[in-house]
Amino acid sequence: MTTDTKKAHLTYVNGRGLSESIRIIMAATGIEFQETFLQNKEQFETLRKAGDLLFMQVPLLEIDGMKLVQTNAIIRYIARKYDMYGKTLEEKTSMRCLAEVSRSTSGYLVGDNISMVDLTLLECLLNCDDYIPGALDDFPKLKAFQNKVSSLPGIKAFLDGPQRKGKITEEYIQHCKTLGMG
Ligand SMILES: N[C@@H](CCC(=O)N[C@@H](CS)C(=O)NCC(=O)O)C(=O)O
Repeated sequence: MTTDTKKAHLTYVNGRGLSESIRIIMAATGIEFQETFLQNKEQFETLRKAGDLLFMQVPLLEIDGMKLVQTNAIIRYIARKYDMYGKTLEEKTSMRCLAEVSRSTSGYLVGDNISMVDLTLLECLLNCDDYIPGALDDFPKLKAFQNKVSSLPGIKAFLDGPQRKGKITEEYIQHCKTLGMG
């Protein structure tokens, strides 16, 4: 197994969907990644038949010599490897249940450092902003959180760069349907 986490390959559709949180955590941890976008059902079937998709679904992330599926498992793997899964046992536990979220005073959800839950919340907030402009106006703490995390160097570069996917369009939805995605 190679340990070159710094290069990864993501297979998904050319849209945010489930993969955007994976892209964001890769941006935050400095993992460079290339992407294959599924173009048609035949390509999806070929991938399935190759045995790479444990549950016949994408996203698929090839990293460290592994072919990982299941969005949350992928995010957890990267978070554990890059120390974004909580420093102490308590933080690790909070990461799972988020019971301690509101107690953090650092500006991050758990503990004093950025962690994977900050990144998955960021993606939710960015979507809120994109799809319902002004939705966060009455939530200054969420807004401040969004600004803080999205300004971090790796994340800002990703959000401003070519790998950031646009909002879902009707065309994208139709494309997913032709791939047989629900
Ligand atoms: N629990 C999975 C769900 C993956 C999933 O539903 N992927 C969709 C695309 S967004 C898919 O591959 N659908 C095809 C199918 O289920 O046959 C995850 O979190 O990765």
